[in-house]
Amino acid sequence: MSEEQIKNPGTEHSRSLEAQFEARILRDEKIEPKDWMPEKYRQTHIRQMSQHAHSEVVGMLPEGNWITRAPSLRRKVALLAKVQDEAGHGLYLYSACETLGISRDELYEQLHTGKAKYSSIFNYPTVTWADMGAIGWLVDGAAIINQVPLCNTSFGPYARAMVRVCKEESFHQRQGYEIMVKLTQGSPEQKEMAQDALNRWWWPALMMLGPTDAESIHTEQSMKWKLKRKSNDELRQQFIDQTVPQAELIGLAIPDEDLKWNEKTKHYDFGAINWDEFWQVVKGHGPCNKERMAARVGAWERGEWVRDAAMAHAEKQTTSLKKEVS
Ligand code: FAQ
Repeated sequence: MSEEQIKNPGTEHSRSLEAQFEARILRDEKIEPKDWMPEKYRQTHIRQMSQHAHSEVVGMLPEGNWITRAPSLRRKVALLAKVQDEAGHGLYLYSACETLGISRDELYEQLHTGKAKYSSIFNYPTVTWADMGAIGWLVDGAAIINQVPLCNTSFGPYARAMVRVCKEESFHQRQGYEIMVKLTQGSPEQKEMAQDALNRWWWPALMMLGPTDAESIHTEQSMKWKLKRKSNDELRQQFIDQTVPQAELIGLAIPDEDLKWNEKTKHYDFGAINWDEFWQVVKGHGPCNKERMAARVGAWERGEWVRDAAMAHAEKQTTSLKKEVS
């Protein structure tokens, strides 16, 4: 197949490639990096996977804020491990993205210039220790609900990365919930701290799962390609149904007066989400957007000498290897 045939859609050959591709998707076959794929499929995956990677990396910041102030050695070790896992998730996802022909430098550039998004949730501040509990319980909880269906996504490298990520997220969710359990069993002040964290993180956690299906611009096509296996609203409902009993079990109140079990639908009905707040945060006007970006860009700039030294070392080794071989 010539490059021209691949680039020029509309030819009989490219229509046949497209038909074969669609048939593979229907048969639930995994698409691998070297397989033919429509350009839009490639771009959509770069968009979603890179935003996911950026979210993992920026997501280290709110929790990183508490590593030095964790209340015990045990809590500190668990938090350190969690934050390190998030760096690892970012790295798998950047690598998976690179298989689609975009470089790591380009991906970072998109994040640092604000061209690429990252999850709205990481633009909220972590003001008390209870926020470490709320993030693990709610943010990782929502992330698992979103990511378990992605283990079955159509692009092979993304699906395989998600299997490992989900195993680790499950530990993260448990460590967060356990912090909340302990706080609710503690002094009245500790219980109040847990409730306050739930009050602040509940709505942003619901928003994190993306705009409503009616507002979502990518869901329809992404579902056809089996990139997304469930819609944003389906995932949100699943998250609410799973989380409300967990809150009740430890005596915390979900901050939603309209929340009630619906016997007919067998789901919880819930109150209106403030979508204006969500879009403000996505557009860069959340409480910590500027701080998060400054931290990432600063880390990138301060790390330049490390990257240069690593590259110089690698080049030196390649040169001496070549000499040995010749
Ligand atoms: N924040 O048409 P849709 C984690 C954008 S990882 C910011 O519905 P789509 C682990 C969206 O990009 C958390 N922007 O889009 C952890 C699009 O704009 P674009 C991240 C958002 O892609 C835990 C526009 O709105 N997880 O938490 C958000 O079909 C604890 C229209 O939206 C993933 O990335 C948002 N919340 O559905 C780490 C999972 N929602 O790109 C540390 C993979 C939507 O056209 C600590 N991603 N937008 O400019 C997905 O499943 C999907 O991309 C969705 C959005 C569901 C997030």
